[in-house]
Amino acid sequence: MSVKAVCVLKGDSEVKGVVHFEQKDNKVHLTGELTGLTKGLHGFHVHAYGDNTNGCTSAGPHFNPEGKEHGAPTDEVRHYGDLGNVTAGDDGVAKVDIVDSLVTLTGANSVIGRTMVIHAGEDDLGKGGHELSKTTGNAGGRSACGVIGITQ
Ligand SMILES: [Cu+2]
Ligand SMILES: [Zn+2]
Repeated sequence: MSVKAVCVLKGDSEVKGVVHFEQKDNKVHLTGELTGLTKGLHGFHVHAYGDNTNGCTSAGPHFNPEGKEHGAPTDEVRHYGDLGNVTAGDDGVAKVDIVDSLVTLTGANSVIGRTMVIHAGEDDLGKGGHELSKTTGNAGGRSACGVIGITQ
């Protein structure tokens, strides 16, 4: 049996999209599409709170239950919410196809009820040497976001 979730991302910009989550064993597969982006890489994370009362800002920092530094999804030291970047083409469309083993839909560290955010800029994966590299990857503004919810 698999557990499924969905996230509809919207924001003040024209960026929007839908991301589907499906958990099998210890891995979650994220699939979907984001549109209206500038060409290139865009940071893509799960943020801590499912609170959009003040837009994407109220989603808080990256989901980080172990109090680690920001990193790449392939790093040992990373936030649970660190999913790296998605890449938009000339048409402004980024396909999401990510398998991750820290993002989970079950248990105490479930991402259900938290917020998925797509950023205006590239996540430097903690390696950019900027003062924000170790917390946010210096990925810039929050272009669109949505709360992750249970689906059938
Ligand atoms: Cu983010
Ligand atoms: Zn992070």
